[in-house]
Amino acid sequence: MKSIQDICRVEYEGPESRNPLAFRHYNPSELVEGKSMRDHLRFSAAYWHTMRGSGADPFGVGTMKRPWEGPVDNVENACNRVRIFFDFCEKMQMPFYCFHDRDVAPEGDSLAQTNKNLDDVVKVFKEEQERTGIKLLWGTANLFGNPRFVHGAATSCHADSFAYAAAQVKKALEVTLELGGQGYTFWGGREGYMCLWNTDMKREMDHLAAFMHMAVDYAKEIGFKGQFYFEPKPKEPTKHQYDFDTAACVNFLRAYGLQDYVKMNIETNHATLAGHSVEHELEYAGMQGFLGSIDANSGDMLLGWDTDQFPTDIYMTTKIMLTLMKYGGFTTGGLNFDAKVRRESFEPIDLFYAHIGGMDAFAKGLKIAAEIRKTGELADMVAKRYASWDSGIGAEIEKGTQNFKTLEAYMLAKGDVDETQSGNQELYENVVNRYIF
Ligand code: XLS
Ligand code: NI
Ligand code: NI
Repeated sequence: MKSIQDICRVEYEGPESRNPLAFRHYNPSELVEGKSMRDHLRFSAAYWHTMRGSGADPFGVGTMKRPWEGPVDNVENACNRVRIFFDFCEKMQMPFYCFHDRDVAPEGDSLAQTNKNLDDVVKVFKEEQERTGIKLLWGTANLFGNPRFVHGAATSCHADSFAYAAAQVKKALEVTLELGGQGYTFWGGREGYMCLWNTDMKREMDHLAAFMHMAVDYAKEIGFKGQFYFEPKPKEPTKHQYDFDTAACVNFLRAYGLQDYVKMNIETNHATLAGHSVEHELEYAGMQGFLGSIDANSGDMLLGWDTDQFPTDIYMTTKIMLTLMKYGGFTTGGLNFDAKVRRESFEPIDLFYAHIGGMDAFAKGLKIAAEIRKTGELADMVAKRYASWDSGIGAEIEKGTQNFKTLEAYMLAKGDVDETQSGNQELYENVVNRYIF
């Protein structure tokens, strides 16, 4: 069995390559619309899945073979794991990574000891960042794993859990700043509820907002200029998560005065759990000015939970790239592979296959999206569909110069609406297919 150290750097070999350890589409320096693929896609590896995913499920223990792991989880081992991770990222030509505080360093007997462990490991992250040029896309805190967060963190019924979470995020922000992180993500691990009988929802949501304001204030105090993100997920672990989908999150941010500080981090599998497609979520965030970053993965339509699979569906990556480019592309965000190999794919080499597949699917999606944008064919068809708004009564409504009385007068004079036209959905689908194959 090959370990990460035994595998060579993955290079671009072009679409004809049959080498399973080469890119066929991801050519980092190739320009698309005048910008390199590297800068369009801003790929990131997730430390938690890549290095800490054990393959355990509710019916069985971990299956992953990770030759670099020792029998005990101590700081020395944690530091060694960081070096292996950077070796992997370098070989994958991965420009960014993301982590949770507790993935990277073990907890100690006290908060002080835990913070010290984290500091020790962060030193190695810093060294490795400097050695390789790989950057931190965003940091986050694990506010869900430890039993002290059994009722949630910022939304817990227990004030001490809130206080501990605050201390933890304070430290995570300091560490993210230390590593030059470009963002910080809030994902509500247990910010929701299971049973409304025992829950004061209003109080919990007020607390969540207070918590985020404290984070924003502390970021200002220490000079952390990275972008905050809110990552929606409708369920799992709790039945009703407060960050259900983008619309719910945007409403929350506006209701509590956080709209100037927090954007969305949208994950495909979370979108589908909410009954949306990822492009719906991206479009909604984009049009509201909240599009920040993407957790790139995919779900399984036949399974009802967050399977966090690697994205390989070319339709999906094309749609994601089209929407992203429509809203100007990433600034601080990126495509973070919040994705894990199946528990049956337990060899280190599977981590390579998985990331290669995801990176190539997005690279190809980017190229197709650029072709669609170049001809403008699809955009023209949509523009024609809305042509009645460009002049006459439509333009006047959009300008705000009409009201119910004037519109009634208009219709009384006209008698009825002009004939409407077909939506031609199948034609649109065929046009898209023409770019895909
Ligand atoms: C879990 C989330 C998590 C966040 C970071 O479902 O996707 O991994 O991205 O806490
Ligand atoms: Ni995620
Ligand atoms: Ni997820």
